[in-house]
Amino acid sequence: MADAKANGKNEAAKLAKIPAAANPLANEPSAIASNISYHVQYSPHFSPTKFEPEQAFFATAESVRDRLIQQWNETYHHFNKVDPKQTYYLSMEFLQGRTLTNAIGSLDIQNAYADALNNLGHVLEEIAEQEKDAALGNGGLGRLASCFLDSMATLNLPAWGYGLRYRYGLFKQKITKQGQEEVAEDWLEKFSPWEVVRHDVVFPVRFFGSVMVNPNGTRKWVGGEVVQAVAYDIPIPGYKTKNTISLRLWDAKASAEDFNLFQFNDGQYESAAQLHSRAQQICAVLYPGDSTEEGKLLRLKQQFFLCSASLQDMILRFKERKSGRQWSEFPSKVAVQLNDTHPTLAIPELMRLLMDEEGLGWDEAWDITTRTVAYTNHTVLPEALEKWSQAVMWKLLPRHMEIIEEIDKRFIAMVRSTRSDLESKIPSMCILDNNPKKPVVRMANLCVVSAHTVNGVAQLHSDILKADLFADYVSLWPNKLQNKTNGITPRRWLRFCNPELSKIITKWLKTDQWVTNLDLLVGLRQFADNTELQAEWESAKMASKKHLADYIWRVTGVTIDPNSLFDIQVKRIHEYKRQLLNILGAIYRYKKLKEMSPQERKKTTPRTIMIGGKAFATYTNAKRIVKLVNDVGEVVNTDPEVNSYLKVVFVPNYNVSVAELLIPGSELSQHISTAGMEASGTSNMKFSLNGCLIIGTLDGANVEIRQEIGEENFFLFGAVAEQVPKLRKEREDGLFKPDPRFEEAKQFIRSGAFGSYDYNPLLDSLEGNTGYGRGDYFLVGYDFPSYLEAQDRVDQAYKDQKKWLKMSILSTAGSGKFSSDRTIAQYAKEIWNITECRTS
Ligand code: F58
Repeated sequence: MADAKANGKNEAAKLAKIPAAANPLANEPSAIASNISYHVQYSPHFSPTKFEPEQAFFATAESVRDRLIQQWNETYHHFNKVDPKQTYYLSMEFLQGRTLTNAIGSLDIQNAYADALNNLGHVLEEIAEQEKDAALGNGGLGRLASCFLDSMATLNLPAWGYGLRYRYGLFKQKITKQGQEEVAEDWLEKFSPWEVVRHDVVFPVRFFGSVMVNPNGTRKWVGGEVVQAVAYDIPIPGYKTKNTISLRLWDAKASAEDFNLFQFNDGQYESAAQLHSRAQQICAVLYPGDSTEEGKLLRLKQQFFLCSASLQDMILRFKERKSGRQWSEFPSKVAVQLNDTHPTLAIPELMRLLMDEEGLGWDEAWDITTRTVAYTNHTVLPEALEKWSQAVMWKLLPRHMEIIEEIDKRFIAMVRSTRSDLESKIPSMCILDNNPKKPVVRMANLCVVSAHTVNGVAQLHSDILKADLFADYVSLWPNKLQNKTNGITPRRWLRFCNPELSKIITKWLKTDQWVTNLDLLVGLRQFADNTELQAEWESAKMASKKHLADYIWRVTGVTIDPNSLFDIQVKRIHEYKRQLLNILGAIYRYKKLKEMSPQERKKTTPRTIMIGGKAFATYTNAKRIVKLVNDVGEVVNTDPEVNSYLKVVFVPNYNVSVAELLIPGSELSQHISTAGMEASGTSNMKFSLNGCLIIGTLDGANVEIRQEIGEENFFLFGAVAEQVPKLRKEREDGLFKPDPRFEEAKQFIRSGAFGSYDYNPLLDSLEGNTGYGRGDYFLVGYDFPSYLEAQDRVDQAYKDQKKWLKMSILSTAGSGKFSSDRTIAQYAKEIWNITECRTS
């Protein structure tokens, strides 16, 4: 502590020697240092005497932001002048993570910033670690949106991201004796240096109220409460290009008129500021609990708030860019992409704005809306397909419900008049489910009926959508359904998070062009057997493993051996993702190790199993899995007989920046969902890109990864998607015979080997053949033997390090397809019909 203080003083002394001078476009380290010093002095956020890493981070970020703003404004003006068709990506989640390293890397000023900070007594990597993650998302869907923004900017596409500025993003996960505990994460506690509030971009958003019918028959939504949506923009730089696009996040506020001064002065403080506090609730948290009626209403409010503000903004831009435009031009200027069903209300809201505010008739408004909107589906799980109570919708959005009813009515009439053969399918295809017990609006149906294009996120997933979930619509509109296999940005997920490996790749490919043309990685194949490359590859991996081991020690106090096989599964905790299969496998391994003699143990492959991820606060079984992994770790890691052969670590608070540490240090990663249930997965792509081998099922994008990197480089196991319904049926009929190894693992938990916590409710989900939450719906028992066998193949392969390194190199070499640049180029061409608009 004393040292840190002394260092702080040292740095302040160094800072004092650097002249403070504004120089937003500085390239040279000394000029950059002066610009940082300028921000310390003239954009102060702290007392003037301090220049510790935290102060240095904010000043550095502001200095980088200067440069971004220059490019950002130029891009904005350029788009304004050229007036191209633009894409608006609407998403309730953006999982941005940290920005500093990414921005400096994209601007290609890494070395100059590193030197500038050295002059100021700091180290760039340490300064970057000061930044809090922007965790405005909870999983793959949110991270995908952020990767897409990076690719849109890098490809110079005229595009915007639209989301919400949640005060508290995804919770911070604390692990206690009780298991997971959720703590609010205040990413805005100090402030975010990256956001710019646009005080001139404010739109009113209404809730509740009623529909007024004008004498001429037109309708208008009136009354209720109105809150203001204020734009906060975050710059998204492309990699080594001037283009810098925007992520526009809406915040909610009430106006001064809504503050009742009379009531306040009368001591009625709460009621005086009622609308202010209601406005604050809208963007308070991501996914507020929805078990109560109030919670449901709040979530629906959030969704509508995003849709209404974003559409008003797009319409204003459309009108402002050129006066006297025809509305029929709208779809040739605007493409709206719905990231899952959460922004579905954009459909009736666009209809309402066009009809009630702009005076268009139904047919014209419908034509424009359907030519503008496209929808991406991210799940086939029935419980994840959104259905909103009609009663709640009528209360909050009465005009939108009228519009939805009309869309539904016209859809049914169209089917009846053109496709009488589909009559029997109408009840499942239509939008409103009028079941008197629980009338709901089926959001996915509304999307499919209204969007010009619907896409799945991996080939298998899109095939399932076509054959199953949306099969009847395919017969009606054979060309509406497309596949767009997900991707990840190679900048964040290789170039910046794994600089050692990146350097090696550049050296062997003799170019760094792979960063924007990932297909070039295939050029590594020819060197896969080269011992020199293998040695370099091995040492980069070892350096990352050591780095990771340090981190694990810091956050958990567990020591792990960098010479053991690093085996990682990180993702949201969900029964279909089968972390339970992983931990049961670990338990079985532990039991067998215990039964071995010391000589036998020496012949095994030492492993460190790391599992990380957050469980949704109300998902009890997921929380029990977190607890089980922690309890198993506690026993295994402190057992001197086996703990040099096996460690089990729960990595707390998994998020984007933790992923950036884990992935480079991984050797094996687990993507083991029940076949047919994981729409795509994207961490599988990140691991594979970083030379990590996969043990996995034939699910989601695993199928395509295996095709690309070669079957022999993938540890495959488990039932395939087509088998799953039959296997479930057989189980129901009492025909399933569990493997004795599976019974042994479960029995070991029940015996109390991992403590006295009652695991029966969790284990019971694997027992029985029928009943809610029973009968092993996710086929853990069925897949267990083939999983163990695949793990044996992993252990064997790891013993031959030369072979393993070759497989690792081939994994990276085969990952070119999974760049989000490829995905976004396909969306641009095949769905949005937009082209490059490069700022020169
Ligand atoms: C994920 N969905 C899919 N949803 O599970 C994954 O397979 C896919 O790779 C990814 O989308 C990107 O396409 C996902 O992350 C959510 O987080 C839901 C948000 C709303 C509440 C329920 C979970």
